[in-house]
Amino acid sequence: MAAAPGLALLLAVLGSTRALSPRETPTRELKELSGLWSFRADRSSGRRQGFEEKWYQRPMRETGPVIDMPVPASFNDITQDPKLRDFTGWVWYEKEVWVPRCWTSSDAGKRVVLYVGSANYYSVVWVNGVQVTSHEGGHLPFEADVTKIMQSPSLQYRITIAVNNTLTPYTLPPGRIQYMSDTKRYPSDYFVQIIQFDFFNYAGIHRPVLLYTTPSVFIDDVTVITDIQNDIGIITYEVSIHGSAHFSLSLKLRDHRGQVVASNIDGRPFGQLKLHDPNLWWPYLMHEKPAYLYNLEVHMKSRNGSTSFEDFYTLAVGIRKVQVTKTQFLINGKPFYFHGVNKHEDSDMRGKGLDWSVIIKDFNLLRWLGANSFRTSHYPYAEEIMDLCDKYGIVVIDECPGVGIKDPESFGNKSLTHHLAVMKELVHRDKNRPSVVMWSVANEPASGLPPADSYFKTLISSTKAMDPTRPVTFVTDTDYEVDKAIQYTDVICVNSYFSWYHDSGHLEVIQLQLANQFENWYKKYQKPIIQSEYGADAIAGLHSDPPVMFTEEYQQAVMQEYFKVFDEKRKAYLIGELIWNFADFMTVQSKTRVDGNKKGIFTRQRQPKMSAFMLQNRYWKLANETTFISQSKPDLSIHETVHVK
Ligand code: BDP
Repeated sequence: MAAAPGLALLLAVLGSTRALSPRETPTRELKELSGLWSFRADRSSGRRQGFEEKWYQRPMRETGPVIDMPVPASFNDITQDPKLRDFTGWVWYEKEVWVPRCWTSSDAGKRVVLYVGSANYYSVVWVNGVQVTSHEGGHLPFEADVTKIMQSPSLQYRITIAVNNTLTPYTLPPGRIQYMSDTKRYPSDYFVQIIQFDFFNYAGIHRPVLLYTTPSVFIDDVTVITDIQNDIGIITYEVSIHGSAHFSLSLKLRDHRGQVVASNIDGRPFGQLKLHDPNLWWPYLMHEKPAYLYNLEVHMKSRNGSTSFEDFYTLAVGIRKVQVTKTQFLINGKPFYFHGVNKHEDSDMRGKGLDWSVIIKDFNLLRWLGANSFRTSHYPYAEEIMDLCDKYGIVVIDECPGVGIKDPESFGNKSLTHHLAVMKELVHRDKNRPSVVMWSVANEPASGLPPADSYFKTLISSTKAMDPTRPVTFVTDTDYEVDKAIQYTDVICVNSYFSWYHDSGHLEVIQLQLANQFENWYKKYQKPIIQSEYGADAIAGLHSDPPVMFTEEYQQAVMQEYFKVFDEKRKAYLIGELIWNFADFMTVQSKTRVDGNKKGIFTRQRQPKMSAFMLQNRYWKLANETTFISQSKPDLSIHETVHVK
């Protein structure tokens, strides 16, 4: 049996990017390297001193002063040094670790992998002074096979990671370094990092660093696509094995009680598992039992002469189907309305560093709010967060770091090639997640510029080729008459800030302008629309009646005006509303930002503003209108779908 066409395509295009999340299983061990690392910023004028003096060759304490730096965390807000807060260039991290002998002996039959959850933005990694990998781009994981190096007689290893946060017109997000040559106004060698996005450019090692093992012959990747046909859940899978062409495979699907409900023991790396009357994966608040996950166990055995290898990997699988019509977004055949938020990975002191307390608090707030979805504005979020979206049924629009693409220079081949590589990494990381229902390739690019047409045509069609099962979008704030790229998307995502950035203070224009915005886009393209951002800054505790800008009352009033139009248009083609923003967040210092962006309905410390209670009231009402009770069977025979198979 051949792999399903969609799956074959997905695998062919994704090629050999990093695949499975590191996980402990009976055949895999894992060692967390979170905690304190030694740290030094390279403050030399060209930022090259670390490379010139080869700081990776000896313990860093021998080449100069080091400080303790927590990992994961952004380095910016950890010290009292303003220059480190705004530092641009190379910073160096180092950790000495012990590795168990049973991992590294040459006859262990194991492979040892060094994994970095994410580092912003460009990283070079050495083990005991030997470069093992480099990676371009933040917000996504990368790893290196370090088996050979770890087979040296020493059991203690020095891991050095140099990270550079410089942004250029060809990085994602793009940026520019501006040198100030007027020595009357600036010190010599003075430069600033220019960015065109509205969040603080936090940097450092943001997600956990791990060492993990697999057998030398191992399960390299698992891809699943789910479908539902006439009450039968179909899981089409493909497994790739690395290290040997001779292996046998068995797969078992267990329900939440651990019962095997489907299996395949024919040994082949692709096939289908079928289930009668499956428990479907439903979004939070859409069903009385949302987010049902099965557990797929993949078991591989291989023999090489007298040596045998065994690997075991498990994957959470949610059976669900996504479709888009001219006016609706369907999950399992039922209309889904996104009542959700836009977020940031952002919190006091940690910056963009992963923190379990913040993560769980945020999910508790989302559920309190009655939010069923979020967009990962404006970059991929941690795998740990995505796992919880699968588990809690929070639907995700998965966005890549294509934010602030404004200059014509950033629409050339060099940028496009990198953008495609980033989408490939993102799709590969999140392809099996039921919570991810749509890819967003960018936020507010200059999509009215002539080169935007072919840039987005290629980017969107390539993303669809990587994953034919999910719709693709990008988020626009360009006028409908000049936008050149929305024609290639499946869903129109539009941001607008009526009575804030335009007609500031004039609440009375919102309804007219918003209704026109929707009608214009819909008439031109006949695609469903999501209001992907709207909102207003509010300083918590600032009040006024009648409402004036920056007060909690004004934020509420803006939202209320938007709601009136949302309620009218959701009867037609509006399929979602995502408030900007879930919480206040840090930005670059500027005349328009008072200690960051204050459009959160929660403060940065996650306390509710008045708007949070108002939104909670609305979202629970919306949820009651859109809940699908399981007694009636979902209608999966939709004929009007425009693209998603
Ligand atoms: C939108 C951007 C978002 C900003 C927001 C704002 O997509 O990143 O933070 O405006 O200005 O245009 O608050």
